[in-house]
Amino acid sequence: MKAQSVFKTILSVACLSGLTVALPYPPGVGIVSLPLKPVARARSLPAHIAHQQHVNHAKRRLATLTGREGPSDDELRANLYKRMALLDEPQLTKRFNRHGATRPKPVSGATANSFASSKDDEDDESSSSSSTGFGNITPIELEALSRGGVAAAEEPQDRNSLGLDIIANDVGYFSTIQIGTPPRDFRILMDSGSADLWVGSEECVSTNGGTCGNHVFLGRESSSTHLESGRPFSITYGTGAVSGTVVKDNIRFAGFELTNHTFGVARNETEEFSDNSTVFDGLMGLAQSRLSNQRTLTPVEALAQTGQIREAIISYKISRLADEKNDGTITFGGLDASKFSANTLVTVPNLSRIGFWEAAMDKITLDGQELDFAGRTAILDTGTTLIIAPPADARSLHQAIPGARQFDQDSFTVPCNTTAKIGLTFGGREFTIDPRDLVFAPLNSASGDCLSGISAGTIGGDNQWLVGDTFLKSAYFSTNVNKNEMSLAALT
Ligand SMILES: *[C@@H]1O[C@H](CO)[C@@H](O)[C@H](O)[C@H]1NC(C)=O
Ligand SMILES: *[C@@H]1O[C@H](CO)[C@@H](O)[C@H](O)[C@H]1NC(C)=O
Ligand SMILES: *[C@@H]1O[C@H](CO)[C@@H](O)[C@H](O)[C@H]1NC(C)=O
Ligand SMILES: *[C@@H]1O[C@H](CO)[C@@H](O)[C@H](O)[C@H]1NC(C)=O
Ligand SMILES: CC(=O)N[C@H]1CO[C@H](CO)[C@@H](O)[C@@H]1O
Repeated sequence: MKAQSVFKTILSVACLSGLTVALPYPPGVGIVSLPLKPVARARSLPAHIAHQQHVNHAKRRLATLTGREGPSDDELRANLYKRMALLDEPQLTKRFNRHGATRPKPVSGATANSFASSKDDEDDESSSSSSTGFGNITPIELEALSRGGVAAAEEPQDRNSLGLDIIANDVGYFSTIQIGTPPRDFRILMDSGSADLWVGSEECVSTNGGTCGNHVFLGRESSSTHLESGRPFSITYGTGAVSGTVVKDNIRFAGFELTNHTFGVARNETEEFSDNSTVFDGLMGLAQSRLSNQRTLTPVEALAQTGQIREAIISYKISRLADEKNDGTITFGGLDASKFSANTLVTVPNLSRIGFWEAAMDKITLDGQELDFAGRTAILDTGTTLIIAPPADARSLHQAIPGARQFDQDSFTVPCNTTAKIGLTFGGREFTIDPRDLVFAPLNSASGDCLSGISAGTIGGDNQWLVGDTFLKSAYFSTNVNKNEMSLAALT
């Protein structure tokens, strides 16, 4: 069992695909939910390196979605090396381990997971709420940061929902769905920022020359309903890529079934996906299908088209590892009323011209004071860990945060114990980023500095922000393809 996931992997997954082809926009109809589960990272990748990887893939994503050229591989690698050389605490992760950060408690109803299989988890007695010396960062988060792994979500109450398991310290979220005949379980990263579903083929090979690892694969040998079309597809994400062919097979999730659904099997995967440490078997893109490289409906659109749900709605409760609730959920065909306060729900039109979920940001505040940012938009993306703001915006925002500093061209530090509350207003309602989420990873225990969850990205439009899980953990988020709009509400 692949209990652990790697930051690197997750990062790459979260990344972005080369979108491109504007397709006819399919009418959809319907409702469903699935549990979302968090996963934790496995390798002892130093926090700042992981952070740079998040920044890199987010930049690529931003470039793709704004239709500009992203940074080259060399530039991205240079950023990573620079970050490694700069870091003042290369032994950070080791130190965390020595201090015996706790592992998350197994969650009832959880099946596969991860922390249980960590090799050296001798001492897990310490309390998860005890201080780590890194302000807002809890021992559980440190553990997840240094080792990765999966925190399994509890079973959702709503029958149209799936749990979202958490990867590492909130770096990504996946659900388990069934594919083929007989149906088998696949772990699938849920991504509102791309529009293709794929899993590895039985013939999958890695671009590193090896196999595609210990994942679950799909093909004629394992599924009697498998149909190959021979039509190729390829998708380049921020730090990884897959290519393969378009197939049809049956998929089941959250009580729904799609017979002969069209999606992809990957015959070639880069290491970010093929590696054994990558905890998921494939990815489900849930942006609008006009972004689809496979030129086909997303599962939620297909559910609507087959009349199983009335409208192609998908709703996310993104959970936070530090809360230890593991109540992440993805709901198909509607919203899960138990997850948000109905009187706080606001609905805004989608502003993207290419199929992402992009909303106008009316206002940005710090501790209640409005900052001078007018006319900004946010692409809301569950598959991006951080927030990436245009450089000038990222700079002036951090200048306003007490104790924050520029770390390098793209990154900023904030005090690990910051109480700064950043509010983003959509549809006339303000949603506040939890200060714990403004703190992404520890950097320097002596100075008490942590890496900020908001970074600079130089490749987007001047007013365009890419807003990932750093924000989405603090709001209920729902998208509707048929109405071309999205909703946000305060969490209960
Ligand atoms: C990956 O997992 C597969 C299947 O369990 C195993 O055969 C292989 O040795 C593993 N690869 C590495 C590098 O551990
Ligand atoms: C997989 O990669 C190989 C070598 O790079 C290439 O020749 C082949 O066409 C690729 N297959 C697919 C389905 O993209
Ligand atoms: C699925 O495809 C197979 C093979 O083309 C066909 O026999 C079957 O009727 C299809 N099922 C549905 C529900 O369309
Ligand atoms: C944060 O920590 C610093 C140094 O440890 C301390 O001086 C400061 O008062 C703390 N701030 C808050 C808001 O707790
Ligand atoms: C209001 C608005 O601009 N809506 C856009 C949302 O996205 C679609 C593409 O998926 C555009 O065609 C719409 O114009």
